[in-house]
Amino acid sequence: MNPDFENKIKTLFSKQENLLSRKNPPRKNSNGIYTRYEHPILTAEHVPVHWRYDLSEEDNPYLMERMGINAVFNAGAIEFKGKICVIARVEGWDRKSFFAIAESENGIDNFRFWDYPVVIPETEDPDTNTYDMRLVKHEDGWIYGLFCAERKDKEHPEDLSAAVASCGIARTKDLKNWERLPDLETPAKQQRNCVLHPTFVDGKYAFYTRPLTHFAATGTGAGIGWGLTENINNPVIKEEVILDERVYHTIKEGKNGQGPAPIKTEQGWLHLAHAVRDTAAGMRYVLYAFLTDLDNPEKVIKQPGGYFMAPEFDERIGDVSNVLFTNGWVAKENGDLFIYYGSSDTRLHVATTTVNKMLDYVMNTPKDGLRTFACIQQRNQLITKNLQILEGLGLKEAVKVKA
Ligand code: M1P
Repeated sequence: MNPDFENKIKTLFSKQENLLSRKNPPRKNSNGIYTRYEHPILTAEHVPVHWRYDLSEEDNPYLMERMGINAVFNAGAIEFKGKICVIARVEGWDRKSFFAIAESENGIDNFRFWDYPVVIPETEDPDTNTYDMRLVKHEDGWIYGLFCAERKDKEHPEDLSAAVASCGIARTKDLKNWERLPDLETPAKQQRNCVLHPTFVDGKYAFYTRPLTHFAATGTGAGIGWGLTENINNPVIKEEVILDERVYHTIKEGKNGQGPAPIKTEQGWLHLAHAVRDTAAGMRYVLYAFLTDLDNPEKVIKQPGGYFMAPEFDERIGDVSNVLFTNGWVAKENGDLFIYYGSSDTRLHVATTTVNKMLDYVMNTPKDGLRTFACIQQRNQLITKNLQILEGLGLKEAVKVKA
């Protein structure tokens, strides 16, 4: 091999090694609920060089990046063999997404992709695009991956943007060999953001769904749904109920969707979800949290008002700007919680907290007042309470406006 060509290859790898071995310090401005980190944990630049470049001097004498990666974002997550594994949505320059697993010792930095991307078998009706996998360790012993399986809408052949989203289902024991099951059948034509509940409910498999009548538009569905099926090998939900509905003039006015599978706690099932509203600048995606009843996971018992996390700084800009989206989190045995979230359909981040802090957040944060008048009363109660505390600390004068 020509030494120049060899050096170019070595430079590509050493630059990437610097990126992969970089530490990811916490940001200092924690809000008491969670901690963000300085760097995204995965970007297009983290994808192995040999997945993108043809390294043959004969076939690719200019060392062109012929098969580049556009973005790495929205990832399912799981603790597996002592490591934290994320199964990311990796999108090529050709716009097709695929799944790839990256692992890290601490869940915060040094994520490295496994040798090959994941191959999910197709059904008889091949999907055009697959993305946003939720990983669930089910009590039946399998690890399930539920994802969006997108196909051209055959009812509208003339419209090249018309698509149908379905819930694809695959399962594995080792995250390497995947068995594809039939797509979930539900009364709704469009399904995205479907998630398998980790335990049986009344002896059945339970799903969080998101029935919509349109592929992507806001305002075409009622909210996060819930349905049961007896047979995972032929998964059919006959009846869907709405578990968390869209509400006028809230963060979830346009649409919402379950994030990762909920976490079981003594107080109830802890949920993370995304909420969408329309703005003059397009859709805005934020994250929110809620708690459902332990015995009736479809019954919401606590829901703080407003968002839990919204895009900030660099997170706000990307292929689809003003978006935070989550489909993965990991609760460690010691209660530490790692939340994986994509920003603006471009990169993947982590935020850390604990299950106990999340429970405190969902149980003790006021719910949405739904009207300005009610919200200002909530805030005034807080101010009055705090002024008494500040008085006790001898600080009341310090916050007073000097007229
Ligand atoms: O582009 C923003 C998000 O849009 C979709 O989410 P939803 O179905 O709620 O609109 C998904 O394609 C998601 O991957 C993407 O981040």
